[in-house]
Amino acid sequence: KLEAVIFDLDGVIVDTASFHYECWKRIADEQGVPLDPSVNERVKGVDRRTSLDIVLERASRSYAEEEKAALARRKNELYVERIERLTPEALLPGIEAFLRDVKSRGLKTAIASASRNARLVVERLGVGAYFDAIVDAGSVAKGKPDPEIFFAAAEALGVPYRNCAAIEDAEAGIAAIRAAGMFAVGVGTEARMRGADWLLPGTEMLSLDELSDRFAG
Ligand code: B16
Ligand code: MG
Repeated sequence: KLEAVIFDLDGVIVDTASFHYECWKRIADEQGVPLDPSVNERVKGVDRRTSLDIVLERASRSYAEEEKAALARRKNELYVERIERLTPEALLPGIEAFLRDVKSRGLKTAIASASRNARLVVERLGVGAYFDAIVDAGSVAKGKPDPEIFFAAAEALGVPYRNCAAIEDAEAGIAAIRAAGMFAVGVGTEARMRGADWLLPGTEMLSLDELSDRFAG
């Protein structure tokens, strides 16, 4: 029985991917590293340090650990400047109505995000009250596609993993949900969301009735 819905943040609740890209682009430009827009897809759902390694793949020299730490820090400063300005208008279509439905039917909700800025983003969007738990990269050892973050979210809610559905927009995220043995809702194109139990082109298509039917089916 469906008892809880776990949400990814970037790409499901809000589209902060363009902010991440702008900031990585700035870092790459400053370092004289060519950056292909395809990294946009590859850094989705992937934690900050792993994202930096992807950004630096085409660098002509190698970077020491401290240098990498400084670049990751600088990228985050640029990113935080942007998310400080987020408002509830940035919520993706249909999300708030869906959250209201989920809560009014007594289901539990959590966020499972690779972003260490998840709390700040949720606060800026004004949706903190809808969530019973927020689990981010800071509270788990292994990032997506490892299932750990989804297990941690289920545990925080006190709901068995089998009774959870989770929503993701990234390949690494869908893989993590499946590895956790949960029902996977994918938002995006069929090509990218292979493996999703229910595929939706956009968040405006989310419906709790349909999710409940498919979950039971
Ligand atoms: P931060 P999600 C992920 O969020 C983003 O999709 C990914 O591009 C980003 O690198 C990651 O958060 C880390 O974010 O630098 O803020 O810790 O989709 O898992 O909510
Ligand atoms: Mg995402």
